[in-house]
Amino acid sequence: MEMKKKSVENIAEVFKKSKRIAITSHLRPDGDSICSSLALALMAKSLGIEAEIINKDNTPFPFINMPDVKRIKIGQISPQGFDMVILLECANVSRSGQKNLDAYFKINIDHHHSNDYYADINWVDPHRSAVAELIFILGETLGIRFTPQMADHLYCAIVSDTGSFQFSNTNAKAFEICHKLILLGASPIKTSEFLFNNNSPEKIKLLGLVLSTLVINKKGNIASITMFKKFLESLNLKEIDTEDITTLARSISGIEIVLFFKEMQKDTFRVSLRSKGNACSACIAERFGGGGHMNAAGFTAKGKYEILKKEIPAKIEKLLTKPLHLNYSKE
Ligand SMILES: [Mn+2]
Repeated sequence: MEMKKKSVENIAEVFKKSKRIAITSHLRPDGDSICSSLALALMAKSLGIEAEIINKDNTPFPFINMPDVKRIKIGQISPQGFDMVILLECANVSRSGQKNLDAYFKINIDHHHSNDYYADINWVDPHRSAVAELIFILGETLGIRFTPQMADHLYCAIVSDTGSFQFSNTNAKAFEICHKLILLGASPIKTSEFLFNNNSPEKIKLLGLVLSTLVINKKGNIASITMFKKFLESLNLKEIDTEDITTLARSISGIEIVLFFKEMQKDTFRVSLRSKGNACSACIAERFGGGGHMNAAGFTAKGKYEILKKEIPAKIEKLLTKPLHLNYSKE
């Protein structure tokens, strides 16, 4: 605890001395990293520090529709010009996709177990639900006067990363910080509308098509759903986030694991696994040449769909009866 407190104080000290900082986060950024970056940039600005957010990958839906998303630049941080670079939720530099950071003073802020402690100052606290909690604590340490906009961003990040306070990372500290953020002007209803009631009609139609493929094994613990390319084509959709479709299938009582078959090309499927409790997605995905985390993993399967959709769940049903090693971090 002593160490962690020191990290945030060290960060606050260097932060205050900076004139121009760069903020970046991981490849395929998510709600936590995007909203935390925006809040941190606003916090810097309130102290008269110029802050640029530069990510390698594009901002995903729905965050791309946030009014101040134009603050986020896509590309590489130039090798000179900043007093320091803050990396959010990056286990190492390569996770950021940034190539020019070697000479920079780096600050590493993360809330995941696996982190390489690669920066000049590292602040990693896996007991926090979202990196947004750490950004809020940094703000308190810096004596920031939080605006409703900053509070909204941090609240949105926590709701996003806890799946609306439903995932295993939801804890009392997360609620404590959300309580403070709401007092500072964050709007829970605005965030819920933005995160969860913001779907296009095509997305909901796609959900219907994919859920109509639902098959459950006799035992009732494995659900399979499939997204064929023709579904996307018929709705004129390209890339779309389908995590919530999996969540619906996983909500069926008794289901331990969901297999989401996505047709990539003829006879090639990307199979995403999402599991509950002790069913280890990564252990199973590894048997099929893939990998991932305890409750989220994936692999690629080649062959005729009619055969795959029978063989794969049957193999997994057998695997689930064996005790699989559980040394995977829950993320
Ligand atoms: Mn996060």
